[in-house]
Amino acid sequence: MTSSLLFKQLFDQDSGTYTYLLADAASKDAILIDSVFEKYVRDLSLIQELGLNLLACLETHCHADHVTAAWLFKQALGSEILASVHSGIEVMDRQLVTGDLVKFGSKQLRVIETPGHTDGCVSYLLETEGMVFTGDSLLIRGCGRTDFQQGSASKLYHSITEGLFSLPDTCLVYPAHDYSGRTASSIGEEKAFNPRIGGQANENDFVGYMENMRLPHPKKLDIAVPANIKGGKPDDSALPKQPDWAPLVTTYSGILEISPQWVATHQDEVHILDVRTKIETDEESARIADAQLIPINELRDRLDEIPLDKPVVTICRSGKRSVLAYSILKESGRDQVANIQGGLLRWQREGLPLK
Ligand SMILES: N[C@@H](CCC(=O)N[C@@H](CS)C(=O)NCC(=O)O)C(=O)O
Ligand SMILES: [Fe+2]
Repeated sequence: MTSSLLFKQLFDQDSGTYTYLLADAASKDAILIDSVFEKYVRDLSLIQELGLNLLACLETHCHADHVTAAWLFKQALGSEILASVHSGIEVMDRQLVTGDLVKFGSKQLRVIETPGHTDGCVSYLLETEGMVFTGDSLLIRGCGRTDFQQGSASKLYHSITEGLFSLPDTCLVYPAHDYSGRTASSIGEEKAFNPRIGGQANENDFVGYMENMRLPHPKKLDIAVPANIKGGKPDDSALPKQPDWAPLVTTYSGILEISPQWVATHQDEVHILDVRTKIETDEESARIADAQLIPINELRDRLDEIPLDKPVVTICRSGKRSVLAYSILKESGRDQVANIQGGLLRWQREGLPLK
């Protein structure tokens, strides 16, 4: 039986970049296409929450508009960096050419070189699912510019018409960018409606369009290309700084969490805030010694009762209202705050001490 595909289309608003997380649901082996440096923590938390094993970061090309997170993932998870042999990227673990296969679990991507936007552009075809990741070669009702980074409108014309347009019309197109919120297209749609290369366009029509666009250069052009040649390795070779007052985990929902076990063994280093209602804390016997009780509905009005000398860890019955408490405290300007994973239910399940 074939295993299903886990597929996430992630977006970076600042550069209009799509990052794609693909995993084989059975083996949990995953790959990440076109990661973004500033989104490293978000994507790492998703990979960790889903329990995936990241095998590789794939680049569709050496980007000019944003910096990749491939080096960061390699440091954190040991994943490889894969890109075209012609990409100019200097830190690759595998240099790809047309026909190469990138396997993850029972799935595989086939490499199709699609030069034109840059010399080192590739598309990745997931044949069994009918999906192609086209980078900046083919965009939704557009295509990558060809006015810098060895760009060639003529090469791009042949890459698209002979390479991508020979895929089935039903094959879904997932580009590296969209600047209007569109998420996917198909080969058939782009063949018919792409305003630069669809319909009856010939090479002259396409080249004439591309050579007269006069687009402003990407804002990050000067920093992105040199950084991407190094896989996005920062000058100080350091991973982005994370709060380190405890072994915290950043969740994909963007909050910091701490394990109940750690809190139980470091109770004198933190201030525990229990935000259950008075009825719950009166009726239920489960209470952590020294926990301050402020019901969630009173929290905004009683913030000044919470001492400032220690980090605050929030708790409730199941660890949900305490997430809201976490957000309220962060909004009020508190810096060191974390939610206790799983709330009192998990605290009790793990046999941790109660009053
Ligand atoms: N405004 C964007 C630049 C957008 C841009 O130039 N994107 C490139 C991809 S690296 C492109 O090929 N765009 C094609 C187009 O906009 O038609 C930025 O500053 O980052
Ligand atoms: Fe690009």
